[in-house]
Amino acid sequence: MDAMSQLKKTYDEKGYVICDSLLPMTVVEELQEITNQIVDAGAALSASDEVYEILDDLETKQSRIERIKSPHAVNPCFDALIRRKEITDVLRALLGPDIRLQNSKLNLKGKEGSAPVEWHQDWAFYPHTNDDVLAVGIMIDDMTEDNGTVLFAPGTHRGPIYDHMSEGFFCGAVGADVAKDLPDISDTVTGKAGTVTFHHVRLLHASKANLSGDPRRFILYEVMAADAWPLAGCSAVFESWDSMNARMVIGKQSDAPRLVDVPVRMPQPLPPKVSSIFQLQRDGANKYYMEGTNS
Ligand SMILES: O=C(O)CCC(=O)C(=O)O
Repeated sequence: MDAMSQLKKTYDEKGYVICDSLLPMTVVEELQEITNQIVDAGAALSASDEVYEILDDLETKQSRIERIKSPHAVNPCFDALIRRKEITDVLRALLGPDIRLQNSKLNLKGKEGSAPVEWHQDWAFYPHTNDDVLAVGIMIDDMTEDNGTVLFAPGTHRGPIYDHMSEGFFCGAVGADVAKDLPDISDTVTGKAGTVTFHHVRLLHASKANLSGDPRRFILYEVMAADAWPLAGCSAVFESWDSMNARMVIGKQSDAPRLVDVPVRMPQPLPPKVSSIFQLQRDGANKYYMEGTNS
């Protein structure tokens, strides 16, 4: 079996694959430099805007930049990154020849602190007409066991879609009754900067707080087969047909959504204040890691 077929087999079985040091160090250094510049430019902000998600630390109450929103739209290097051959070769093997980007996010687990991300399935946020949808995660820094490692629960991409509701609103996290069994079956993701992860949209995953004093910056791209269309409707996700076309990564756009019988829940109703997964999880009641007793 060739390397790409083996990758696809592992992805189908586990719901994720990790390609160690897939990107050259020169690219990683450029990404680190651009990220530093964007973070420096937003350092004086105390409230979120179109580019920066600013949150108060749960313990120190100091505000910090938790996320750069849509980095592919902030700097062309991030748009070019998802189109690099090292990545599209893997995407083609996992999703086929026609692939579209929906959005991207650069999560910053800074040395000055960070929130954990509770167990969730990305599919609960953005269900599509079929589940040939995944997230590409690129490590801008080494990811270690104590700087905010990601946890993947292998095989859960074939299971149910769990309720991500609390107190009547979508909160972006499964309940503690589901979360409590996941650490024991989960894999801890570590790797050198330049390592790239590919995880299925239905895979249960989480990430720990950064306790290391070192930064952990991780960029995630939401990508899908071009015939997977958002159930929330295109206008909820894309500004226009042109912008939907501009987000093609490889191959051709599709105007014929492929419908597959997959379990779906809609992320509704939304709470009054919605900015991101961090805010949703923080405001909701489904806290497993954030509550502080589990680590
Ligand atoms: O940055 C991380 O630690 C993971 C975040 C995540 O799972 C998400 O944003 O969906």
